[in-house]
Amino acid sequence: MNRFIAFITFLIISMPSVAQPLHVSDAWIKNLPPAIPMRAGYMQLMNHDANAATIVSISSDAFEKVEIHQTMNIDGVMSMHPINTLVLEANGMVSLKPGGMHLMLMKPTRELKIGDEIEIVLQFDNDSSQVIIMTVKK
Ligand SMILES: [Cu+2]
Repeated sequence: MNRFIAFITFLIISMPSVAQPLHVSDAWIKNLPPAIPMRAGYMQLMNHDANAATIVSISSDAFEKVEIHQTMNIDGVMSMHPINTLVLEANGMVSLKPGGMHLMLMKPTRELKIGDEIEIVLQFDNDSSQVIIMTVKK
């Protein structure tokens, strides 16, 4: 019996990582009046894998376009710049937070309200993808 359990444990450990490589927490989108054409989104991303994970694009049915933005302070002037890839090192963590890196979710395809749960697709450089849920909050 112990040998059987050891075998099952071996199977579980040696399985290739499935298409949910990142642990995502506190993923939310700031609610804004419908007339405003973009929303900022925030979350914590953790990569528990022993390999780096590289996000190359992000999309959602609820928005026409999603970008990753970095906020920069150049001589006291704040500006935002799109970044093309987001690399999570092995066992690394990235925080998307107000005043820092964030998702820029552009042109909602429908009216969003507080409490809505929005599906967002993270596309990785190895052709895998991961669906995450972001909640619209005040
Ligand atoms: Cu932005």
